[in-house]
Amino acid sequence: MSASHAETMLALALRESERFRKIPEQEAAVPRAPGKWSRKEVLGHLIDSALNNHQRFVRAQLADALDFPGYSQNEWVSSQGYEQRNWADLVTLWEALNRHVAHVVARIPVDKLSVPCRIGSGAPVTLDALVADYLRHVNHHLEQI
Ligand code: NI
Repeated sequence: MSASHAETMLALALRESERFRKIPEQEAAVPRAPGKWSRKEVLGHLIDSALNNHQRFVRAQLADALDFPGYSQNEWVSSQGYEQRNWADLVTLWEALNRHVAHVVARIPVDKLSVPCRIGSGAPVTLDALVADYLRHVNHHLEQI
């Protein structure tokens, strides 16, 4: 299960980063609608997701159960000033993070996939379900870029 998730993640990182690189800098900085995130901010949000999920995926393997805080998505994006970063740098960072997360996911021992993980005040789910959620979340935001 995690091996196929890892393959999907890697293929997606390679394919989408190539597509992102064709988007001009100015276009990436424009809010998608009044008060909405720009492409830079959406990708920043996906970078935050990769960083948080990387922590979850590693920590869950080292514990019998994981209890880990969630993160306030809007505040994470606004406090980091993603709109002031270079688009090409954000794309490179996102691609590199996902190549590594895919590598990490591929190595999760089968017996660790069932470790219960509680994120914030949510109900516990298995590590395997967290990995599936991560992929679903990336796919959900791709259409906004
Ligand atoms: Ni999101």
